[in-house]
Amino acid sequence: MNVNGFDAAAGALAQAVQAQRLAQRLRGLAAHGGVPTGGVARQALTHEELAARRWLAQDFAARPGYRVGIDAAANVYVRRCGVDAGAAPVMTGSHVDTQPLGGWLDGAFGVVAGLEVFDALDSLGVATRRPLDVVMWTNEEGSRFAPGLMGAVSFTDPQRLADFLPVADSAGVAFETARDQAVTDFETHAQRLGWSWMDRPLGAPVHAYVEAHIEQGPVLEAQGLQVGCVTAIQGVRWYRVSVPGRSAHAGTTPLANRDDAQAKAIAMAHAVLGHARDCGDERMRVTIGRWECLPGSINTIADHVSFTVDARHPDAQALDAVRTVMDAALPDGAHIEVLQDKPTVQFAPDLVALATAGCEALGMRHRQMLSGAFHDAMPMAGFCPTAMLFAPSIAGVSHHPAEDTPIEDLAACTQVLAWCLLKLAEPAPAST
Ligand code: HGY
Ligand code: MN
Ligand code: MN
Repeated sequence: MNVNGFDAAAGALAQAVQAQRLAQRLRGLAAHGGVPTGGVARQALTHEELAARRWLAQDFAARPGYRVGIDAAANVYVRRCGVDAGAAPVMTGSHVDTQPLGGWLDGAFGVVAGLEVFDALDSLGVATRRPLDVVMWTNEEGSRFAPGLMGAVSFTDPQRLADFLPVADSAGVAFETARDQAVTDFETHAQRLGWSWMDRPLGAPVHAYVEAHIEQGPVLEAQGLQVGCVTAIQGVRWYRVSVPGRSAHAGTTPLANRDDAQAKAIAMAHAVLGHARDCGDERMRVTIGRWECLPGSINTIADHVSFTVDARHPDAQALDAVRTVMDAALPDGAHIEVLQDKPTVQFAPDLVALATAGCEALGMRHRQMLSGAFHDAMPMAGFCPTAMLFAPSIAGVSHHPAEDTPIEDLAACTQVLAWCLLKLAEPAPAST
């Protein structure tokens, strides 16, 4: 198709994106795990998430020219078949698992935006040469099972799945058990409803991956922009620090006789947070998000404290400096477990250029930018040409019930996603 022909087709496709249909599907998804006081509780592979996956797939699974599937990491796929069935697919999507109490758009927007592109293509009867897949990645957040990105990492590096299977959640449920339940649930549901099935092995070839996501930060809104073209995702390291002590009576034990795990852990936490505050680098992000103290009695000195550290920065040396501070502040007998260590990832310049061209072709106010959050696109970037598109976040809020974005901005980002996906999947001649 010549350039003018493509521009016309892509422009028509962008116009076929419907903000209200997008909003309606997003609101329907938010009802799965929706909390009456606000926010969404839909952690990885819980009953709420499995129902959400089935609900999203059902609109397309019975349509002619569509297939559904689930892989060994319980990643769910909805495929819009291409004219060239043997061609490597273009993929889009994100995750539908949330933080313990998260927002309605983190991850959800990228999956629903991909499905909205399917609806827009169907409304125009546009065929593509390559298949188009919308994927719902498993356990992006890592809040139920650490580390995050288990689904996308297993897809891009299949042997890593074996490392994830024994990981247990706080109730002692192994990821393998939850994965098995998720696969059985989706397969059984698909068979009962007669959905058209496809097998999707881990590591299968992908032509390109483009993910739409909310920014989860303040930049785009502050600059009055509609779309972010992501150039890189900053490095992230997760640690669990375990500090031992000796339990004793709070009233009778003199300070000099105490081995107080809480006091020792607090001193270390102060050293780590103090480094982030005093290092003079506003890009340094250190978060202590989880803190467990045993026996947890008001009048017994703690004999065990464990806490997590989430450190983020574009430069590995800055993250090394955080680890140096942790090592120096580590109390005797305490130890540090590495839960996740992902270096900064750069996206393919030609894919970033494609995303930028899509914004320019559609007249979107846009900029190139770094991602402060990690995403499923992080492992994908080392597997195939990958890009991300951001929609603004109101007040930069995310991982919170107040997470929100104006629908018109979500629709604008979805239009650019449609443009990019059509370019990559190649419009097929109408006669085919
Ligand atoms: O933590 C993150 O960066 C992602 O939102 N899960
Ligand atoms: Mn996310
Ligand atoms: Mn998140």
